[in-house]
Amino acid sequence: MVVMSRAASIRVVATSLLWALGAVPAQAQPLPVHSGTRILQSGSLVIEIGDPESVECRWNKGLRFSPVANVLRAQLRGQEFLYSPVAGGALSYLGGLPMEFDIGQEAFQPDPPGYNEGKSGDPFLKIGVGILRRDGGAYNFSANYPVIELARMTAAWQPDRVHFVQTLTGTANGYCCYLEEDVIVKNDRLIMNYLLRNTGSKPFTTEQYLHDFVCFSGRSVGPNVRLTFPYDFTTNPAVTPWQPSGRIRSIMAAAAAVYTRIANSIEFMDKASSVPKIWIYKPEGYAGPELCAVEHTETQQRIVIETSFPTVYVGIWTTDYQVSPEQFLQVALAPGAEARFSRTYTFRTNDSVPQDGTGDNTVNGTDLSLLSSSWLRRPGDEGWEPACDISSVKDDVVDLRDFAALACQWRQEGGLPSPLAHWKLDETTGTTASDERGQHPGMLRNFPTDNSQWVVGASAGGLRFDGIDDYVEISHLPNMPIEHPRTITAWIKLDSIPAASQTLLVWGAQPPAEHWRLEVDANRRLRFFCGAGYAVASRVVGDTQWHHLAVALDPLVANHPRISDIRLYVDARPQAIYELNEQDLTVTAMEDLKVGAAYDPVASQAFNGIIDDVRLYDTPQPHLS
Ligand SMILES: [Ca+2]
Ligand SMILES: [Ca+2]
Ligand SMILES: [Ca+2]
Repeated sequence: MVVMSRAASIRVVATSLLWALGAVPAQAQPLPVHSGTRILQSGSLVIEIGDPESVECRWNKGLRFSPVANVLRAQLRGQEFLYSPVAGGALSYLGGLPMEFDIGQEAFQPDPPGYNEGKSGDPFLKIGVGILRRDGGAYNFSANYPVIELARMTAAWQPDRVHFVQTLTGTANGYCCYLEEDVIVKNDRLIMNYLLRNTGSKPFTTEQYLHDFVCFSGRSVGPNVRLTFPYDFTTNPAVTPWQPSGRIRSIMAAAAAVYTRIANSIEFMDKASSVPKIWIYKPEGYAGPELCAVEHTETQQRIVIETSFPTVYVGIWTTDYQVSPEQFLQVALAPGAEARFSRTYTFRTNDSVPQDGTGDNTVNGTDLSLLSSSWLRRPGDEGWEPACDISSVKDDVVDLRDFAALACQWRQEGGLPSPLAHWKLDETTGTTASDERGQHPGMLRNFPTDNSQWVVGASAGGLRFDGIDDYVEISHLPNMPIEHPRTITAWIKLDSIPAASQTLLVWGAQPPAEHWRLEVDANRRLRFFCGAGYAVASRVVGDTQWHHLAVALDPLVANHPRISDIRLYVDARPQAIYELNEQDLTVTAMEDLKVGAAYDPVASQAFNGIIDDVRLYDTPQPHLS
């Protein structure tokens, strides 16, 4: 009995076939490029960037977005992460990761330096573009202002990086600047390092953002797209939302039909057409990482966007073809002063292993030998291999930190990870549930002595729990650090429609904040508990049919796992969250797993039904079979 999505089964079969044939999964194909672009590549990541020195680079003529570091496409293991149509003009459509300074759209946003000091016909500084001539109205970012001087650009290209320099000869009534940017690719990361200098005689405050046109494998923005921040954000009711199309009159009415907010996440519920922009603010005094994640739970692609500098706010604008979290950075510079900051994009697909530098989708000796041949190399050195510079330190050298990062994921495979432990429950007799991997047998407690508990399961045999005191005890599991990604999966079939919640398993020690509890709750839904926090999946599983369940921990911030980092799957389908109470995950020791047992029978009763094929993985990708 297998209830598995057709797509999942095809993927498993296709990958198994490749393995059987001794082939490796396909490398990312070269991008079909736009005109006037170049390619940066590292490992399985391919980035396409506009070349400002090409006459075909359409962005040269744009007066809003900068031609500096104009990333058009990002592809990891052949999967696309950005919206980027091939045809069109610089101001008539948008795509990729264009950069703009000083949108000046809201009362709280700066206009371009010099604009408001001047009168019609005077110059102003559009950073990243050049010196333009203002008209008699208020600044409008989409207006085509006459050019006084377009900034001069140079670009120095290497296979894994490009260095842009942008300079001006004149000034706009004393306002002037110098801009540098390095774009670097490393394995699964795209890094943008900026230097902005005030070369004029007047101070200015400027605001930079990237219009991140995120789109996963061409899928529309709708259900299964989730946008997550590492903090519980607020929106500012004093701010009038921008209405880009003029078609939507009420942000509340329009937004409610399209997305819902859960703690620190926005979940898109319906296909988005053109949602008004919303502004997201951090809690007062927030000092944690400056990042956000966009993911598609169906394609299992994820992009994490991090800034080195605190954001002042994040604007979110969505259409049915893209979702753009725009992280705004404000820089105030006195004459002669300069600021350095960076943005990092980390890409992930469901079968990517970041430490796999060779692109064969497994971390093994070939990665180690690539790393050793690149040992202590730096960019520009012979043998420099950016795909080996994998540690989180942006140090541009292959050294012990990278070796340690590789060792941590040794033998890790993308796509079809092996479970750490696998209880098939096919025994038919006895009081031991053997672990297919051999390390962690389970002991049957309080079961009948006549072997009547060994019944037909979802896959061969299964184990019948009486709902009174039966449980399987597994001790001495490897105690992964709490932030380590992990997944547990099982098949279940309840004996009857439950009137109260029933515990599927508890993992960890008995105090409530010291274990995970997975249950079928009183509303017959799959519920994950840890302490006071919980997450509930949408689909009902509390019937008397077989269901495949998976719960995965996939932390957004490595050392700070939270309830919102829990992913729930039912019958091989990622689940929209039905209910969530955000908390930090504080469990420190997870060496004991009890299947079917209730630690607190008042809160959740013992399991009454059949459980089969329990698996434990140390990756966040569930094996959905
Ligand atoms: Ca490899
Ligand atoms: Ca390094
Ligand atoms: Ca079985």
